[in-house]
Amino acid sequence: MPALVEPESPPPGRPYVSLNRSAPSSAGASGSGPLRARARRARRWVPRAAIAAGVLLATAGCQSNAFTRMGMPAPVTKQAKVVVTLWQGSWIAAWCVGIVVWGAIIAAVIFFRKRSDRVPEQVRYNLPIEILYTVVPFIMVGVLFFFTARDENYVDALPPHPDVVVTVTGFQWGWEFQYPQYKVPKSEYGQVTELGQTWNGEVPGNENQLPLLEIPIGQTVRFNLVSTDVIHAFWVVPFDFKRDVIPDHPNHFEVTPTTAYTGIGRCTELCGLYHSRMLFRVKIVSAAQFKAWIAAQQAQQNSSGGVQ
Ligand SMILES: [Cu+2]
Repeated sequence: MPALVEPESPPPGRPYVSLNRSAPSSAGASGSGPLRARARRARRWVPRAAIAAGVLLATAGCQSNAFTRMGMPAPVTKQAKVVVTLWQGSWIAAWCVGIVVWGAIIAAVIFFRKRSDRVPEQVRYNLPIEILYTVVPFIMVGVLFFFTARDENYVDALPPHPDVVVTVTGFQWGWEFQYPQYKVPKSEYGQVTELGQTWNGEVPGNENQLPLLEIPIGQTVRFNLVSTDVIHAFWVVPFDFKRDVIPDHPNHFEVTPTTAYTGIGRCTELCGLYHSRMLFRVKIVSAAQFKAWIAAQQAQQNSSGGVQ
């Protein structure tokens, strides 16, 4: 059990030495009045500043812009909103810790800087402080773990009976999107199938010929991911989420789109020479527009035998 208080007399062989020749070391306790006052002021203001900064950050998080999202793309699904909120919460926690640590460092530099050669008050073996800085990180990790696990379970949830199912097939170097709920009896695939071209690497290039993924707002959309060759990864950027597309290991996830969106999706796993050209078009549209589009695809693919 370590001693909690400074021993009255120096331990043998380790005498305390005052380097201040003008003032004896015994005057230290009474001479530290102004120092203590400053320390008290620091103890009062550092937590207040930390709380003010935390409140500022937390309330700024109510508005959604590139700064408050801390670099995350504007979410277009319910799940993406949860991911962004977790990201913002983690940043707020990190800022609060940072403000306390920086505040303590700056307070130490300002209020406890060297003013004389007097050896400062020794406060080692302070058991409460040692317990505090052991327990507090455990609590912080526990809180971060709790919210991460909770949100991960939500994002990974696969509720039964999704409104729309999309089979995503990744291959070197392109994508195929199939809608097994929407039949095309006269085509070789038997279902609505979207194929396209690999991006030709030019700007502007053949963006209009990339495979098209279209999904409706406000409906649950299940993605079943399969690969025919190597590991790819499926990434619609404002889903704020990626999932690997692995041969012989079907992967799944589900989203509920909330916002109309048109953009380019990507492969995000280096899968070979033309990995960077493995792009696809993404359209999030209203449920009525989706229905009309699917009907048009069925009619067109029925008459063409599935050739696009
Ligand atoms: Cu790929």
